[in-house]
Amino acid sequence: MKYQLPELKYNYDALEPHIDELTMRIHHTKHHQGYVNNLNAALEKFPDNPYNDLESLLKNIHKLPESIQTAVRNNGGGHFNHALFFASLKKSEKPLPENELAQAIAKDFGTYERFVAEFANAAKTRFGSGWAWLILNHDHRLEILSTPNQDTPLDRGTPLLGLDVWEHAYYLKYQNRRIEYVDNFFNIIDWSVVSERYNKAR
Ligand code: MN3
Repeated sequence: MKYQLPELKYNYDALEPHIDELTMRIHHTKHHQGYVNNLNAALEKFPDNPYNDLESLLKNIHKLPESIQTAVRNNGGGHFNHALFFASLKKSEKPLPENELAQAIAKDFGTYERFVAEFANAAKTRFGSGWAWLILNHDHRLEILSTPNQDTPLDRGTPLLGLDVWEHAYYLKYQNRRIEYVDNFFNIIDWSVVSERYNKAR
């Protein structure tokens, strides 16, 4: 079975002005597609692959043939992270978490504003390329962390929300201003999707 690029549920210009059309188009059709292609190429060398979903493949990287572990980490991680990221985006007026997830954010961070500050800080201070994450950790608490490169947070818990801070995610519009890109991210979170992931994980 080959992995495929998931379609977006919105048009490339739907997140304007926070993320511009050209960035979305290149990010999805070139970068994300590239991770998918390279993952499939790596797995061609491992026809006996017993892991038929991406998450179990990524949780068992250490059991794969050594010669493909790095390719699967980078490109399988890239596919997983981008699929989660793109599916979490939607432009709406003042998006805010609701219901059980809003309560969990209040319990684990104090307020929504403190959650935003902590998540933004993780994204702004990740050195080089990587991701900021909100996860439900193994202690059933919400936790914010960041990962380098295309590493996923799957070993730490269930990822609920991720933000790509590779320069390819923002450079055309924001150039070196990662801080501005990160601050604008909170305008385009589809909290209903994040809530669904939370309800499924807990
Ligand atoms: Mn990216």
